[in-house]
Amino acid sequence: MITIYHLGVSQSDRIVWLMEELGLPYQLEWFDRAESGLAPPEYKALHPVATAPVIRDGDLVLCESQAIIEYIINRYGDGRFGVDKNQPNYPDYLYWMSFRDSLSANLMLRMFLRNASPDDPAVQRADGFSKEREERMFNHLEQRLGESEYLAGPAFTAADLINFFAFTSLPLFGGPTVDHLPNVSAYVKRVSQRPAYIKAMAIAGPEAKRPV
Ligand SMILES: N[C@@H](CCC(=O)N[C@@H](CS)C(=O)NCC(=O)O)C(=O)O
Repeated sequence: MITIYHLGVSQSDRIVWLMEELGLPYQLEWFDRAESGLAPPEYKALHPVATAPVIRDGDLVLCESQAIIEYIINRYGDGRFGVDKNQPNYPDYLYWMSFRDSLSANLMLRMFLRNASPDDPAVQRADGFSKEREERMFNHLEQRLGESEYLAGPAFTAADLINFFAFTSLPLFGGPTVDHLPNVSAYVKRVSQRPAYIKAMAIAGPEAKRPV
């Protein structure tokens, strides 16, 4: 059975969500963040980099959301929530899976810049750079979700699952909200109503508590 090493209030909640969507069994081990906000020493001992999520499947310890998602979908999920390479929207799937990297890296930068000195020219430059990129990315999302129900096409896929944290949880850390974007807001509302999402967030979402 797959073990999900969950770090409190982190992107590892998406793997719980994936397992709930697929109806697969898993066990959860919960770790709280250290004072620094980073993973605690026990989590870092799991893997050389150990950013959450980390999973274990037998002798395999795997890190990085995209690798974990593709591994679980293809090895245990019959490819569900992926898009087959022969489908017309396969490139869309690849694109939106990768889009998450740029989106979350940029949002992370913006969150940290918020606490930096606005008088520092290096901060001003980085702020302008990341703000412009954020606008481009959110406008692109707004346009995409105006023409397509889900990111990779008409059906919910792992591309939605991997990007969703940026819309729901990063705002809790001071990241931007999507309230000004009607298509993105409607999409967030729609996806948030999925039973597997509701269940996963109750278990491991930002407001969930470590099981006693
Ligand atoms: N590229 C990684 C990024 C994961 C990541 O940055 N996770 C954060 C939590 S949201 C983390 O582990 N922070 C604690 C640390 O870096 O020690 C992925 O997609 O899985």
